[in-house]
Amino acid sequence: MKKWTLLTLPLILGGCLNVSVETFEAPQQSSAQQLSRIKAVTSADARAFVEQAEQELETAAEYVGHAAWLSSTYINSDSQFVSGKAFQEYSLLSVKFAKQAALYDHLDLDSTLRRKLQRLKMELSFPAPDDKALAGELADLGLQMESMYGSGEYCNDDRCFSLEDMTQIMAESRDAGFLQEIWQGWRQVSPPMRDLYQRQVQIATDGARELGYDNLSDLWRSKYDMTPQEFSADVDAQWDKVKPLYEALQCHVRAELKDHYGNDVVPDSGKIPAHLLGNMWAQTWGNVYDLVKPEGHEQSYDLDQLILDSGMDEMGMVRTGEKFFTSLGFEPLPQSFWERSQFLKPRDREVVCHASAWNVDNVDDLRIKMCIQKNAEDFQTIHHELGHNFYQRAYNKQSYLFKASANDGFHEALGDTVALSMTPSYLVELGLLEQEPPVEEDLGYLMKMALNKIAFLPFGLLVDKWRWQVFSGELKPEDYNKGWWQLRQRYQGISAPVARSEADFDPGAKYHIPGNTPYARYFLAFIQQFQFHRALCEDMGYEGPLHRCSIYNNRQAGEKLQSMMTLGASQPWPDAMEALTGQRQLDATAIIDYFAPLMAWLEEKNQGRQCGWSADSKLMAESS
Ligand code: X8Z
Ligand code: ZN
Repeated sequence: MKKWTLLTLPLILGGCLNVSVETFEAPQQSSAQQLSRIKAVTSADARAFVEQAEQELETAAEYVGHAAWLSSTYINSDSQFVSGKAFQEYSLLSVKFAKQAALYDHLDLDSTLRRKLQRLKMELSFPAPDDKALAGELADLGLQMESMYGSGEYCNDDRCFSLEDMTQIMAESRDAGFLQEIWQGWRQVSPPMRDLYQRQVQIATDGARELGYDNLSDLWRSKYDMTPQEFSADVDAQWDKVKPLYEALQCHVRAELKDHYGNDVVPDSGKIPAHLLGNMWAQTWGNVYDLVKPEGHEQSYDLDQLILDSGMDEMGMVRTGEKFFTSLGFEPLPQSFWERSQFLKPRDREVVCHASAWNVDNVDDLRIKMCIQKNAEDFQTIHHELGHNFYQRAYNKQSYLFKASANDGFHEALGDTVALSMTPSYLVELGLLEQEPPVEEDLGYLMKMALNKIAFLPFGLLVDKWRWQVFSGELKPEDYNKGWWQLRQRYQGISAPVARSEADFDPGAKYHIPGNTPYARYFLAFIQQFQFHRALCEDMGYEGPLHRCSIYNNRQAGEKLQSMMTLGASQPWPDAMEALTGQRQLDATAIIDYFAPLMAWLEEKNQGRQCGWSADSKLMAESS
C-alpha cells in the first residue's frame, strides 16, 4: 500500500476468520441494546473483531495501493476515478471499524490488543464521516488537489516551466528578478485549491468528530503515545533548544545574501526574502552554499559535480543507495523494485513527481516514485526513500495495524540517518572522491549540512502549526494566507518577495498540503536522525567528531537499526527509541553537539552584526 503520502495503511495477508461482520454492527442499535451488548462483549470478542478488521482492511488497502500507484504515475480522469473509488471504499471501512472499536473501550485488555484498537481509531489522517457520498467527495477532493499539484506548471511569454525546471532555477540562478518571477509563478498553482481545501477540512472534521475527537488537530497530535497537548509542548521545547543555532545561521546567511544582492533586495527588517535561499519553499538552503561558505574553510569538492563527473546515471544512484543498506546487512531489494519503480519523469504523461516510497502489498512489493535529477539533493533523497522501503520490509512480519514505524518521525528519520554517513571518507570509499579532504574543510562541510538540516527545522515545525490552527478553527478560511505568512515570518524569519493576499493560497503550493501528508514528522525526524547517528556511532566505538563518523559497512550498526525497525508500531515509540539509542525521549543535544564547531564559528562571525528579525504587521503587503 502507498505510504507516506495520502494514507498510511499497513496491510497483511492474514487468515480469514469465521466471524460475521454483523456481529459488530453496533451503531444501528438502540442505546439499550448497545448497553446490553457492551455488557456482553468479552476480550475474546475484541480479539476476533480486531483480527477481522485487520484482514478486511488489508484486502482493501492492497487495492488502494495499486489504484493509487496508477493515479500518481498516470494522472488522467480514469485513474482518478478508480483511485477515488478505492479510497472511498477504504475510508468507509476504516471508519466503520474505528467506530466499532469503541465497543471495547470498557474491557480490560492486554496491551497489544488495546494498542491495536487505539490505532484503528487514528488510522486515517482525513477520516470521512460514515456516509458514502461524503466519503466519495473527500476522496475526490484529495485526488483533485494532488493532481493539480502534480500537473502544475508556470508559463511566461517565452516558455513553460515544470516544477522540476523551477526547482533547478531556484537552486542555480542568482538573478533576483528571475527568481522572484519563478517564485511567484509556481504559486499560481494553488489559489484554485483554496475552496477545495476548505471543503476537505470541513468534511474530515465531521469525520474526526464522529470518531470522538474534538477536531482534526487533536486527531493528528494524538498519534505519539501522549496527549495532543503534551505533543505540542514537546515539539515546542525541542524548537526552543535548537533556535539559537537557527538564529545564528539565519543571521549569517542574511548578511552574506545582503552583501551579494544589496540592500534593495535584502531589506533591513532582519528577514530574508524567500526567493533567495535556493529552494522553492526556502526549506533547505544548501544550494546557496557558494554565497555563504565559511572563508578559508571551503569544501574543496562539490558533490553535484562529483556525481556528474562519475558518469553515474539515475539508476546507478539508486544502486549506490541500495549498496549502503546492504553494507549494513540488509537484504538487497527485490527484482520487482527495479521493474516497478518510477525513477525518471516520463515524457509522455503527467505524474506526481514529489518523491515517495511505497509498499504496495505490504509484503515485499517495494517501490520508489521519483523524477530523479543527477544531483546531490536527489542522491540524498534516494537514501531517504530507500530508508522507507527497508523499514517497510523490516516490519512486514508484524500484523496489519503494527505495519508502521514507531511514530511517523521514525520513518522519516531512517534513510536520513543513513545519509548522515555520506561523509567525505565514504565518498572516497565509493570512488567518487580521490582523497579525504583536510580537517580545515570541516567547517565548510558543516556549513553545507547546516544549510540543509538546521535551516529546515522551523519550516518542519510551522507547516503543521498552520494546519493545527486551521483544523482547530483558530485560523479562519478568510485568513489562511495571512496565518501562513505570520508563521513563516515568526519561525523562519523570511518574508514574501512580493505582496501576498487572500487571493493567494501559498500553503497549497507545498506538496504536503494538497497531498495531505502530515509534516510534524519531518521536524521530529530532523532531531531524531542526529540522535540515531550519535547512538550508532557510539555503539560501534567511534570517538571522533560526529560529522566524520560513517556507519557504512558496519554490521553492528545495521543490527541496531534492524532491532528498532522490526518492532514496527507494536510498542510505544519510546521503547523503539530505547532499542536503538538507550534513550526514551527526543534529545536535541545530538544535533547541537554535531554542529557545535560551526556554532562557535557562527557566533564569532556574527559579532557586530544585527541579528534577529521583527515580526512586523505588514504581512500581506510586504514587498521587502
Ligand atoms: O517529502 C519529503 C520526502 C518524502 S517523505 C521526499 N520530505 C519533506 C519535503 O520534501 O518537504 C523529506 C524532507 C522534508
Ligand atoms: Zn519520507
